Amino acid sequence: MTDFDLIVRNAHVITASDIFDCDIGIQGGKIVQLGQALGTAAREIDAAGRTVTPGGVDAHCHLDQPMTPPTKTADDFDTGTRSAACGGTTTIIPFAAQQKGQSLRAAVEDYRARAKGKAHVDYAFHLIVSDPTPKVLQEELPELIREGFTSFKIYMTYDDMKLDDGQILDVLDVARQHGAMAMIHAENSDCIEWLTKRLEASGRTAPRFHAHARPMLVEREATHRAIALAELVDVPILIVHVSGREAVEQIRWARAHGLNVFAETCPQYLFLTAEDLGIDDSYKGARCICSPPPRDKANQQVIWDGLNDGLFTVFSSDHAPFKYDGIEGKKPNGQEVEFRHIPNGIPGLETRMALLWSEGVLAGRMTANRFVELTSTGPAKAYGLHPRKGTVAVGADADLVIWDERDFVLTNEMLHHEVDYTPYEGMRLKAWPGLTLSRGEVVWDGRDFHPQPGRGELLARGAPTLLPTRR
Ligand code: DUC
Ligand code: ZN
Ligand code: ZN
Repeated sequence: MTDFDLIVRNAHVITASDIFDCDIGIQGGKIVQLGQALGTAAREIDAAGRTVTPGGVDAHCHLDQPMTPPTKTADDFDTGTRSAACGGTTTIIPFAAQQKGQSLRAAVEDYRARAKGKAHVDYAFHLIVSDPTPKVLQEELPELIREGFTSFKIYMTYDDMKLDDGQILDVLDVARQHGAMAMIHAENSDCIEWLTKRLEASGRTAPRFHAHARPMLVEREATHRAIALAELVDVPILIVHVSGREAVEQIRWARAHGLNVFAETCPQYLFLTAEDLGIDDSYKGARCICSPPPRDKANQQVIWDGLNDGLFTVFSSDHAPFKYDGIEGKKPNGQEVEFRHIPNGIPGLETRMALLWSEGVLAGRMTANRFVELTSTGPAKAYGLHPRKGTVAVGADADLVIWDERDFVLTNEMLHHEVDYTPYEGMRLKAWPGLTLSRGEVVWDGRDFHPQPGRGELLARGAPTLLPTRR
């Protein structure tokens, strides 16, 4: 008889608040003991000299999300969670998206079926509410929140998803009454359409003009409006994929006025600029089209500052996997099309953790504690998964990353998603996960992925725990 299923020995553990050296005793997929010189185990892993962090929680990614043909996400729950595991992410939260006219319940059941038997790591679903009918507001959404779908996304742009201000107020009111987290995609739809038409009228349709159609002011205006709507209802919100200074200023203003406005940003706003969409009319820039678009170097620094000073709670990938070549991706029906028809989004599930560890922590821009808070603990708290996920503690799931420090050049060939490019091709990185454990099982050993489709569980979630709750 051994004391544990697994001991990770000599771990240099980083959590959001602490740094300590210990052995980690794992039994039944949980961390059951942290201590020095723990007893015996069926299996041991020696982490001597290496850092151990909680597995990543990627709280914003799009996998097998229904799209208008020919567009299709390249990754499903099999390839998406494979890619997550190999990049040190052990929990993902993609979106069960309601189509207009569809019941929200049907959207969840459809998405449950898409995930079934495929995931290699644990997952949960946010909802996307695109049709807030009386039935959705009064029955479906409250029931789904009670069942553990405790967050949903509201779009202020895209014709097939967007809500008007009155609808947003109605949906925020449900979040308030039932204790859910409302995530907001903040861009002014009418401004984007107006600018897009003017660009098209003057023949400016190359990928780089996507950024011209979505300047920071369209994000600033919508961010401010979302904040005002949330203030009116008196409910916390989380603004997703914040790209730069103007939205950041609105969020700082809200915080200074005592409003509970949380924020998420993504690697593309640290490592890409609008120039990656093209400095001429080449179509290659389609690879980096995402919304909001990447800005400039000065705005990258604004995002770094917000990551460090607590403005941001969540660092997600916003993995929206569309192939560059292939009729279902960036070239719909195989054609080089006007920017308005290019699917919005870029891949990043697998690279999120290593980019921030390497360019943030190892480059001296961010503490290791803050890294853990942004990539794991913060998202787990924002979306009701903490303390089961997001930390290294007794009672938590044994979701761990052991880091390997080594210099290398990132290439898409290394990656395990189904997308045919990475926007970060050729970047020099200083580290990569050398081992990923999901509930005590090795899913990535630094060289090989260990597939077990279906072992990933759909997680029921509690209420967000970022704010004190009245009992
Ligand atoms: N919004 C997202 O959240 N992801 C991809 C594209 C978008 O506009
Ligand atoms: Zn969005
Ligand atoms: Zn997204």
